[in-house]
Amino acid sequence: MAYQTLVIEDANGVRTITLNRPDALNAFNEALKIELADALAAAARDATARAVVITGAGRAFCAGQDLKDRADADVSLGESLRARYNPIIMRVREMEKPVIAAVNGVAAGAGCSLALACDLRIASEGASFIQAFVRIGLIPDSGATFFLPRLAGLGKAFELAVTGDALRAGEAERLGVVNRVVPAAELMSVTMELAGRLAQAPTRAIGLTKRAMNRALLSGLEEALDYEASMQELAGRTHDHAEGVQAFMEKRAPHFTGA
Ligand code: LHQ
Repeated sequence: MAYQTLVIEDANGVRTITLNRPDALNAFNEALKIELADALAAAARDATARAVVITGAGRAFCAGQDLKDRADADVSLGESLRARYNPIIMRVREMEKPVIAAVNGVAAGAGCSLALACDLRIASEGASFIQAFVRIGLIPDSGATFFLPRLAGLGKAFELAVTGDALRAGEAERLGVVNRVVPAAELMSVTMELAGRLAQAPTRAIGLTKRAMNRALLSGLEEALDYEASMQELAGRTHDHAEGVQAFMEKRAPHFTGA
């Protein structure tokens, strides 16, 4: 498949997938969702790719759902999650090779969820993680209700989910949400060094380690993703969601009424 929204590079057993819509902060339009799901399946299949890196072009990692993508306007949110986002998250988890998120800037909404679903996170100093969903009257989706409490603890996860406040790279490292924070200029070299090392490691053993840890801590993921989709379907029908998106478009603060 030829990609319009991704750049794929292979070097020393490392497959790098770069989300490439920098003008929209790499937000997920329909093409990016389809292409990322495809690229993850291809990376899983290809035995020469023994470690995978996901990063973003430009100043952001990924700003989540593209709120300006009209192709998505008529699709129900539950449907969109089940058809497009949840398979991406499952592919990251089911791939029996390490997946590293090189978080080069803001990771918001489903972009944050994608980073959280990866096996390892290396962040640049200016990176941040934003559970942006609540800012537009939605619930955390694409696995965020599942991964964030496991990574940050329930109290912090709830706080981040209901405030929508940014979690900065330094605090994310302190909480264990990211593995390492590095200066922006070193992000890709540090990531490639780690990914290259993992690509030379016993891939089967690493894959089986991932499978065992998935089972130890992440069983129930599929049900959780499906439940999120159901809750998002409800949230998506609220007046507050419509107001939140409208306010984002108009670059103003939303006025939520609780309805
Ligand atoms: C964007 C976006 C964006 C389009 C920045 N879309 N253009 C949702 C619904 C459906 C189904 C299932 O699931 C989901 C999951 C979700 O992901 S919901 C959450 C969706 N994402 C957001 O609500 C985040 C929206 N973005 C932001 O809050 C900010 O842009 C962040 C905090 C990410 C970055 O802020 P800044 O660094 O101040 O950048 P900016 O806001 O100025 O953005 C730069 C440009 O990128 C701007 O365009 P413009 O033409 O004015 O230069 C933004 O409109 C555009 N952009 N995010 N998600």
